[in-house]
Amino acid sequence: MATRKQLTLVTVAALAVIAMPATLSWTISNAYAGKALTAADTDADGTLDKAEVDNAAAATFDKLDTDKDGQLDKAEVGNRLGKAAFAAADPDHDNQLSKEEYIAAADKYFAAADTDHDGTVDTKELRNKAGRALNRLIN
Ligand SMILES: [Ca+2]
Ligand SMILES: [Ca+2]
Ligand SMILES: [Ca+2]
Repeated sequence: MATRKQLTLVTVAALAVIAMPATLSWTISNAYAGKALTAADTDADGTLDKAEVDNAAAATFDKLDTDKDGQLDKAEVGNRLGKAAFAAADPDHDNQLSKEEYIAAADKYFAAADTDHDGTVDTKELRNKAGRALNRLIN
């Protein structure tokens, strides 16, 4: 559901970029990035730090673990991780992600998304490739 909603927002944002003057579309696309931040950005400082990412990843894990066995299988992870990304996140190769593995995967994307190495991911960094991957794991 969340993913479909995000896709709709992306579509709306993309249409806005086509239809709107540059300044206005910039404002709108930033507003949408800000919206993606809101839930995980618990101290509301406009950036995600590692603690916020870990908390949001843990909460997302609990939400996804519909059979409550403490593990996420591929069906539960859904399209949040591609095949290769799932394998990379599953170092013990049991085809299940423990909460620790899931959070570690989010941390890996967090570190990769933080291109200015200031220890936080801002809305701009959340839009780079690793940032988008991170966003899928914490929503
Ligand atoms: Ca924050
Ligand atoms: Ca499960
Ligand atoms: Ca940063």
